[in-house]
Order: sequence, then structure tokens, then C-alpha cells
Amino acid sequence: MKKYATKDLRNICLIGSQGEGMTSVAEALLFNAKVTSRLGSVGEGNTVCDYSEEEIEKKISVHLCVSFFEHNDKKINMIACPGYGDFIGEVYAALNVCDACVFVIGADTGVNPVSENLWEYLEQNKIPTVIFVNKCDKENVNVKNILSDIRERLSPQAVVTSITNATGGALNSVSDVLGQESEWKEALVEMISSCDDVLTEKFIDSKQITPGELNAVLKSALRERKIFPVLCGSALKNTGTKQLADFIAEYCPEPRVLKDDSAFSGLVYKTVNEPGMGHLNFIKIYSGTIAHGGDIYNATKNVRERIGQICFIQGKKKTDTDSAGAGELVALLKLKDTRTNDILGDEKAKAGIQQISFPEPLYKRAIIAKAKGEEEKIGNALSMSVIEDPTLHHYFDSETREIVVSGMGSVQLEIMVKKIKSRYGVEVELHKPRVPYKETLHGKIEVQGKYKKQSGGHGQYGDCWLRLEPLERNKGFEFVNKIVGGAIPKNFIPSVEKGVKDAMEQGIIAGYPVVDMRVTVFDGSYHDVDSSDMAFKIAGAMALRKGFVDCRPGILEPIVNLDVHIPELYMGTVMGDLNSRRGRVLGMDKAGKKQLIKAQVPLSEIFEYPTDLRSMTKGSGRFTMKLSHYEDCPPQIAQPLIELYQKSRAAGELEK
Ligand SMILES: Nc1nc2c(ncn2[C@@H]2O[C@H](COP(=O)(O)OP(=O)(O)OP(=O)(O)O)[C@@H](O)[C@H]2O)c(=O)[nH]1
Ligand SMILES: [Mg+2]
Repeated sequence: MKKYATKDLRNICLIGSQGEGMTSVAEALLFNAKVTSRLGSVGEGNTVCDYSEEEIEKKISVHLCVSFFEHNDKKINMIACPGYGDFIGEVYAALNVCDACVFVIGADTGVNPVSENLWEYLEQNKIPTVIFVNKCDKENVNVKNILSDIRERLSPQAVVTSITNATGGALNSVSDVLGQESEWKEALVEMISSCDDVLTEKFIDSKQITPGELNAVLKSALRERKIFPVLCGSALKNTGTKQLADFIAEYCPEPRVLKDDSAFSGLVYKTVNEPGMGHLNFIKIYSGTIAHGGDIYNATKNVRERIGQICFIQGKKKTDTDSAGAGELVALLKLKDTRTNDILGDEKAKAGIQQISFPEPLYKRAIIAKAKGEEEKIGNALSMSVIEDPTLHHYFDSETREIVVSGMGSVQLEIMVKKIKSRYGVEVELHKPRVPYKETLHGKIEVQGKYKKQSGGHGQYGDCWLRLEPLERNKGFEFVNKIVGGAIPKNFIPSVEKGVKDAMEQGIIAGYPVVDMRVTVFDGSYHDVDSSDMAFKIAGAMALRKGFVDCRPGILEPIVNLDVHIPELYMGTVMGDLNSRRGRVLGMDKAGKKQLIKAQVPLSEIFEYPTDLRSMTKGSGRFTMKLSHYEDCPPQIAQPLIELYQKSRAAGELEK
């Protein structure tokens, strides 16, 4: 393939909310550029971009997909992104390395809360944006209404640059606004002029403005986010897509690269594991060139890697190249240690390249193998899965003794489960994680634990008196030795403590660890021959178990701090819902265009919150959470936990 200079490259990504047509638009662009010989369709599962098993099955995009085409002497690298909320990590990765985005909006549905959220992200990250109003072939579409929707909810700087002849069935052509005499053109010229002092003056004085002047200002205004060009069309009918390609080639910015640097540098924006092929790393080159057979330095991991194959990616197809230069998107095969978000190059690269900041996954599930003895396999499979998807995390929760996987939502985890089965042959199940409850006491008591056994020769003897009392919440555990006069010899005191601690760890009324308690050993007795570490350990545990149940024991539950960001519109719904989750609202505030609710909610009530909040707010709500503290559990929650534990213990005793 022809090599392109940096200035002739365009890196764009297609983003939008779910189902607006990103994959279909990409398909039309590739077809027009003769990359494909027929226009693929998402419904038929034969598109360039949605090629994976899970995408074909679900008919939605799940991963970002890289492709490219040549148009008007430019090479356009295109990353089509999934729209579904669970896969937002892919969008962030793509936006990080692209120099502009095409924001797809369905003409039938218009702006929605998810697109508003995405827009906010583009604003924060200053990403030049072209809007493509897709699906203009649908009946009852009114471009003027959509434009005013866009201007009102996204930006007043949106202006139409290519317009359909009609909408619905009559749609058959799209034309450039600058080439016509229409009210669209008047609006566009005025908008462009307003972005430049010289043109503004000319415009006011009704002087002639040349197409060259308009073009130049449009180009810089797009780059500086002073104008958001709106192009209309239909991916399905393949209209308006040629204008889109023209527009990208002509107006979208050249790649951002590191200036004054001839040494190679790059950022890994995606790592995938190809069964049988090892890892494939997707890279944007920020400076220099990369060539077959050379070395690269991974500045994040501090390792040198040998460059094997370098390829250009076209959906699932790879084309080898011997080298690639600054601005390009390539994929490298067979790097050993390099993974997503690694910076390749020297210290200068490290200072100049911005890494992707992935969202924190808050949707948690415990994962277990369907068959016994496959835990190790799960560990391996999960390690591989998280390499491919940085918005998946996994860890072993030592308190609940479960492997927990966190992600962005249930669809993402469901797909992970399928992949684990098909790739690594392990069948797993997900379930709601256990809540790390704790036990505590509310009363004070003095209690004796006496262990005495006379069997055969050597007997066992341990005897201690303990005082149990509550400590302040979240203070943990204190053990105090108040033995005077050697009622229990010094060397056995640690044994008593050990017995107490062991019993605390196992739990007494519901099987959860005991916390926030002070235990004082203040009396006891011993036997010269029969006393032992073991006997005092048992005595300590006995005393604790006996005393604890008479000390108004209870269960504590973890409480999280929740920050919920939602549009005003959903305040009532979200507050009501927090209430039904036993939440306490601590405050409300305005935060940008949104409302911020600060609340405290029991952890047990928010496992479904990521998906519930999304559906309550049509995808516009966001939240963060952080474990705050433990609080007394109300009886209606505590009682069933205690009963369940007692029942299972009774059943266990019977079995013995
Ligand atoms: N009528 C009409 N339907 C379209 C058009 N573009 C896409 N569609 C349909 O809309 C549905 C979604 O299209 P996709 O291209 O998969 O949308 P997407 O934005 O890639 O969706 P995700 O990646 O899953 O979020 C499919 O059924 C397409 O056939 C269009 O221009 N007109
Ligand atoms: Mg798609």
C-alpha cells in the first residue's frame, strides 16, 4: 500500500449512542472506497466492523473496530465504536488516539441523554466533532427539528454543511450546502464568518467572501471546536456518505503528533488476545517511524521489545507493512509484555503522550466455576480477559472468600462469560457477591470459660474469666490483660487471646467476623500438669461464645458513599429509588448541567445500581461509590441472616 505523509492521514472515530448507525456508516464509507465489494449489513452479520462471534449473535458492537480507506489522496483511519454503555471504555480508548470524531445521531430519535453525556466528554477532552445525522431515509424525519434539538441540547455552534433533498422514501441525494443558494448556506456562511475577525468584518460589510476563505476558517474552527458541522444522510441507502468522506478528508485535522521528535514513540490503545497468535497490540504512532526487525522501548514497563510483524488493520483482516510513520495507526504482533496504555518510546514520549483514563467499573459479580476444581482455570481466563478489556477488574475478596469481577454492566460480563467458555473451556457462573457483614455486641458481660478434660493419663485444664464490652463503631478489637497475682500464668495469656480471636473470626451468631469489641481477661485458674496452650485457647473461645450471645449481639453492614450525577428531570425518580434502598440523602448540589446527589446506602442494596440507574435515567445518570463505614443492620435484614446460619449449622451437626 502507498505510504502517506503525516499531513495526509486522518484518524477519526465514529461514536454515538447505541444503534444510531456507527457500524453501518463505517460500512458505507468502506464500500464507497471499494474496500468491500458489497455493502454489508448489521442485520445479516456481514459487516467489516462487527465481525466477532458475539457481535454477530447480538447484532450490536462490542469492541472498537479499526479500519481504513483512501479518499481524495488522504488515508482515513477509522475506529468504529460501540454505542452500548457497557463498552464506554472502548470509546475512551478510541477518542484518545483519534484527532476528530464523527458523532452519529439517528434522525428518527434525535439527541438522547446518552448522546448528551458523550458530548460532555468530548467537550472536556476538546475533541473536534463532526455530526452525522443518519437514518434520514426514515419516515417523518424533520431535519430542521433535529438541528434545533442539536443546537439546544449539544451546542449552538452546530451548523448544517450537507443537506438531503428530502427525507423518508423520497430521499435520494445529498448536496453540499456551500455549493448552493439556500437558507442553509446563509446560516453556514454566517457561522463560519463569526469564527474569524476578518471574515466577520467582511460579512457585516456585505463584502464578497471567497470559498477559499470559508474553507480555511471552517477547517480551523472545526479543529478549535468553534463549529460543529452537521452532515445529513443515510447509511442504509448509502446517501450522504460520500459527502462525509469528502468532508473528513478536506476538513478534519491532521494527526496530533509529538513535534520536533524524530525518534519513535507511540501509545498502545488496545490489546487483544488472538487464540494461537499471542497478543495483538494496537498502536498510534506519535513520532518517528517503526520498522520491521527493529526494537522498541516500552517506557511504561521499562522493557525493550523486538518488533515482529507490523500490520494495518481492516476489521478482522491484517495487512503486513514493513514500516509506518508518525500519525499512523498500526498493530504489532507478538510483543511479550506490552499492553493497553503502555507508552512506547523514551522519557520525552512519556511526558508528551496522554494515556487513556478508563472509567472505574462498578458492576460487581462473584464468579464461580460450574465444575469443581476449575478455580485455577478461572484465574487464568480472567487474567487474559482483563488484558483485553481494561474496564474489567478481578480480585479475590478474602473476607467473603469469593473471586469478584467488576465491569461496566451485565452485558459486558455476560459476554466475558461466553468468551471464557469458548476460548478457555471453563464454564462459569456469575452471582450477586456476598456482603461482608460483621457481628458485634451492644451489652457488657462477665463470663467464664472452663475447659477440663480427664481422659487416660494427661488431662486438659484451662479456665478464664472474660469481660466483653462494645467498642466504638469501626474501632475493631482490643484485648486487655488484667490478671493479677498469676491466676493465669503469663505464658497462657496469649493462648486465651488466640482462642478469642479464632472464635471472633469464625463468627458466632451468623458466621461473620466479630468486630468493635473489647475483651478483658481478669481472672481464671490453672493446673500445674494439665494446663496447656491448647486448653487455654479452648477456654477463651468457650467464654467468648457463651458470653457473646447474651450481650445483645447484632449484625453490622457496610455502608457506601454514593455520588450520583443526574439531569434535573430525574431527581424525583432517583431520590425515591434511593429511599427504597434504605439510602440517606446527605445533600444536593448543582454540578455543571447536572444535579449531584450525595447519599449513603447499604452496600447490599446497590449491587444492581449501575444498571438500574442507567435504566432510570435513560443512560444519562452516573455515579461513583466508596466504602464508608459499618452500621447496625436493621432487624428485618439481620434476622434472616442469623436464622439461615443457625439452620445450616444445625444441619451440619446432624450430618456429623
Ligand atoms: N433506516 C435506517 N436504518 C439504519 C441506518 N443505519 C443503520 N440502520 C439500522 O440501525 C440498526 C443499528 O445499526 P448499527 O450500524 O449496528 O448501529 P451502531 O450505532 O453501530 O450500533 P451499536 O454499535 O450496536 O451501538 C441496524 O438495524 C441498521 O440496519 C439508516 O441510515 N437508515
Ligand atoms: Mg456498531
